[in-house]
Amino acid sequence: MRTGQKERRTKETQISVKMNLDGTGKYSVNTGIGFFDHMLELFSSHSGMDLELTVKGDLNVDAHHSVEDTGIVIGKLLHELLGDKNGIARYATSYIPMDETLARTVIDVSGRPCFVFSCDGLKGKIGEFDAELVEEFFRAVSSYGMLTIHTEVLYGNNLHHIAEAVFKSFAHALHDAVAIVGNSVPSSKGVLE
Ligand SMILES: [Mn+2]
Repeated sequence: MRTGQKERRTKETQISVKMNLDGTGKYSVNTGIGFFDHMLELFSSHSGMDLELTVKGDLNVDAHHSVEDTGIVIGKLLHELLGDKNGIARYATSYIPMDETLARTVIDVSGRPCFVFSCDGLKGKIGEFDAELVEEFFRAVSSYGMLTIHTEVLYGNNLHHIAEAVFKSFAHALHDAVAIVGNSVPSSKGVLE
């Protein structure tokens, strides 16, 4: 079972996360940031990965540390749970529309962090949430999950829709990329690290 947990405590954030990569999309998420909870719940539901997450962060400063550090902890746990990556699909692509918005995420579970984010629109506020934090979250997931992630928003207007399409396309691509489809490491080198 690809399931496990991780904790991280700094002077800025205290984070506890449990994930099951082969779950059914059950979640319990409390970051103290309503919009971020909404995005992480979508992620769990659409990836089929169970997610239990508690974040206590310095929201008196702003949401930046809480969002970035959550990405770090989820990334680290993903990296651990994927282990030697034996049998995974490795590559996956997902296009997700959300009303007028279309987002695409392409993932390579490469063992190397690389994050390309092409989206001009995510600036300003979504309710109280700073829209630029979407990019910060996925950069951290890529860096600490050792994942190559290319995300592009092809078009869209509404910031809530854009963020939601990005999270959903990531969720579907990650689900497909980590799916067990064989019984060897999917690399001509024989290792993915
Ligand atoms: Mn929504």
